Amino acid sequence: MAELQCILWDVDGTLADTERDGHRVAFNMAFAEAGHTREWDVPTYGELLAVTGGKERIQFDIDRGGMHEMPFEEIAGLHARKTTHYQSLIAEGRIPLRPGVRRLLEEAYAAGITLGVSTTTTPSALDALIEHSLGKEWFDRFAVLAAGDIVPAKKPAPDIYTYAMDQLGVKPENTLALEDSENGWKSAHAAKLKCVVTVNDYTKAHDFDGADLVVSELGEAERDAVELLSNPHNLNLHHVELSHLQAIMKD
Ligand code: XBP
Ligand code: MG
Repeated sequence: MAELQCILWDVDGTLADTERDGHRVAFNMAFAEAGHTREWDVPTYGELLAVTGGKERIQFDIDRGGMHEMPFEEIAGLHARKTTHYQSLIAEGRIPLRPGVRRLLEEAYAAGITLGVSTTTTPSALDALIEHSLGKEWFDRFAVLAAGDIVPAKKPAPDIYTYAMDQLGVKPENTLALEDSENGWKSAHAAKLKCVVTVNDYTKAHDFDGADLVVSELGEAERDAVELLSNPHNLNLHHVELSHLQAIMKD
């Protein structure tokens, strides 16, 4: 039984559905610009999401024969261009936050819960999403932005969660993770965190066995009730509120 002091948020797929219409599109723009014929369609990108990190994802596609061999410097260059395209797509405002994200963030912030981000995405891509989809005030409201290559091993390794907790001086037993994918859940679990999962089209068939709550979205009072995919703490909810996260920690 522990008190909820800190919530660490995943970014892609959790704060916003950035993968299909954001990251994927930006990768394809960078490939076309560099003269590569490779285009990642929606199902192919779903397969590639098995690997976290954009540079690692390109390398994975090379290793499985989807793209021709290239040195790491070329992969890094492609990925840098991809990040620029991604920032432009986000600046166009085309990727909204998922339902309930702003509400729960505001509720937790008002309650004095420490808020942070733990993501495998590139810091400048995260910055673009905060600036254009969340609002600049969140640069100060998040107590830590743990992102990308700041740790050598990306999710499903626990490192990015451990790094964020070290920075904040919080303990795993007082921290809860919000995730959307199996790699994210595994990372949070390996860091000994309780974890609430909001699935999306790319992750709804993933294995979240052991997660503390799996729902279709965080939801809103004025929307239909969220779909409860796994509810081991027997919470009675229409949408996910701070009180539910606190109940999970105390259970
Ligand atoms: C999801 C990822 C990232 C993005 C691409 O991160 O795996 O790699 O798909 O981002 P998370 P980069 O769910 O942890 O937020 O190209 O910037 O790596
Ligand atoms: Mg994610």
